[in-house]
Amino acid sequence: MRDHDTVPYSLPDLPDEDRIARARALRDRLKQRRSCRYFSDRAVPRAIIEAAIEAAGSAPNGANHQPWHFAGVSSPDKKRAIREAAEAEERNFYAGKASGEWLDALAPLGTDADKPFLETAPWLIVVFAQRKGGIEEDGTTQNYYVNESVGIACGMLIATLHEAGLATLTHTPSPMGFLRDLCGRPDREKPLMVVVVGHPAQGATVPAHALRKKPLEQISSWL
Ligand code: IYR
Repeated sequence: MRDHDTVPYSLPDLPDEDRIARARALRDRLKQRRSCRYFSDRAVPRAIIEAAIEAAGSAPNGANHQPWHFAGVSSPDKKRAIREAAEAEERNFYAGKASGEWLDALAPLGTDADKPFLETAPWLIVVFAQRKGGIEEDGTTQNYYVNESVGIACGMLIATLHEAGLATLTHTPSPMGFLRDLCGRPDREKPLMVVVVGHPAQGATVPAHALRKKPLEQISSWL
């Protein structure tokens, strides 16, 4: 082994039956998560958002450079500005930029260019990927596996928010360079997605279409 600093690592010694039960229990809770497009304006404590961002910040990532930034947006003015800019992009998308095949694929979800949830939900977490910067965020050190790292972090962010009993929606307006300007982030950061967070609106529904999940046999192989 190369000479580098280490600290001890171990995990609790559970019986395998407990491990199976715990894996299935978390699976069942995660399967309850749905992408929600109807949010109430009920407030959500910032402490939950902070904990979820810290969970995301613990994700495995390239060379421990942690190439991410999470902008927590709750200011009504900022949310309105994000909504207006996102809806302008979405109107182009739905009015012709998107292929017919893409629009057909979206039809069962019932999405359109109106994004009221960007203003109604109490929190938007705008996720940025840092192409450069290293752990010191010096702006020049090369980062590695940036999309993979930030993707995993987003999964952990969403899982934590779900575990806290909150509804989430990943929103990806395209193009989304405007998010960099509105959140005051530098050019070297690339906006990846907006995670909308809050409580579902009274009477909220989700598309039945998305209940159809590929079964284990289809998504796995065993060698
Ligand atoms: N960004 C658009 C379109 C959209 C695209 C996909 I792929 C989705 O799964 C959902 C929406 C929008 O937010 O409406």
